[in-house]
Amino acid sequence: MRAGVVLKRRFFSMGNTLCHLKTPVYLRFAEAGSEDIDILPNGLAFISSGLKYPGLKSFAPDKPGEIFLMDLTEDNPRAVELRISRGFDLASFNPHGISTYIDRDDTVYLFVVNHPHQKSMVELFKFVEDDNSLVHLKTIQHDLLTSVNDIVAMGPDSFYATNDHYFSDFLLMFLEMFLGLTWSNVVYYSPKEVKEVASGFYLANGINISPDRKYVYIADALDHNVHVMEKHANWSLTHVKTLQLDTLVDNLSIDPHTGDIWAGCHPNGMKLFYYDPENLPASEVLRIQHILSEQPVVTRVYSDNGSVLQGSSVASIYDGKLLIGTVFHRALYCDL
Ligand SMILES: [Ca+2]
Ligand SMILES: [Ca+2]
Repeated sequence: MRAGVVLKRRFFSMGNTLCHLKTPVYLRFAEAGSEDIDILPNGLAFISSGLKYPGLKSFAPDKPGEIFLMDLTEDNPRAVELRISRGFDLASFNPHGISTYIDRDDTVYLFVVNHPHQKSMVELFKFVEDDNSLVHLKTIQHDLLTSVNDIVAMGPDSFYATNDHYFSDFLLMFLEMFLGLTWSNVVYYSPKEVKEVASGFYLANGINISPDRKYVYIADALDHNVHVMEKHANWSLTHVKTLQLDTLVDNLSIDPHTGDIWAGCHPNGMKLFYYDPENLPASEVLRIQHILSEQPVVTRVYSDNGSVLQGSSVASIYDGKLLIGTVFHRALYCDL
């Protein structure tokens, strides 16, 4: 019953607006959400928009999902919808977690978790910058990729993925959550080998990797924590430590210069899962510094009770700027 208790623990708590950020700009381009964001070293940000997820609100339930691109080196960056190559089923596109990979020849690959018709698969695209387009290379489906939430690319066609539930059926998924079953896991995928590399999560959500690519970070949203795992040559993961937090942790972004982890969080799970316009889901962004040390430093960089930003799921930084995305609401861009 633990997950139910965990969800209720935060039921009556309300984050106050503690925004110390300069000049916030609310990006209306993605009023269908901006669940995940991945920023390239050159400042190009990919944004996944239009997630339809069982039990979660969508303000645009009939609109197909999209991938937006923002150039954060510009003074007033606009978000541009990336065109997707012909032959890809755009009508059922339902993008969730994303991850980029830059190959040795500088080709940029974009991995996108997709849930067409409530299924789970990973789409692999090649990014063509001159053309603001994505060329669809392949769709990856596997029996172990049952309910994928987020991925982190390890190569041009390999990745780690979190399965946020064991079941993919809507009712069984909710039963699993409310019974507090720890059947959520992490899978390694490559064309040669697919295997479970970590298990026992309540709801494995965001996943990312340290800049030295030695440690994989996994957010367990319902257990309110971030797990640090050591990555081995055969792609297996071993547990190093767990950082306990007091919020439902969604996606994790990494500052490539400092190694800090930026987490988009939901301070109140019940408000997210039972959407009520009179009692909005809040937003919270945490920065975690020195997670491998004895005393990691956790700073609440942004907090809002939902009046400005509802359901923050990701926070990524680039050159002193912060871009916060949400599951189904708008995005926020500001100076730190
Ligand atoms: Ca991601
Ligand atoms: Ca997520």
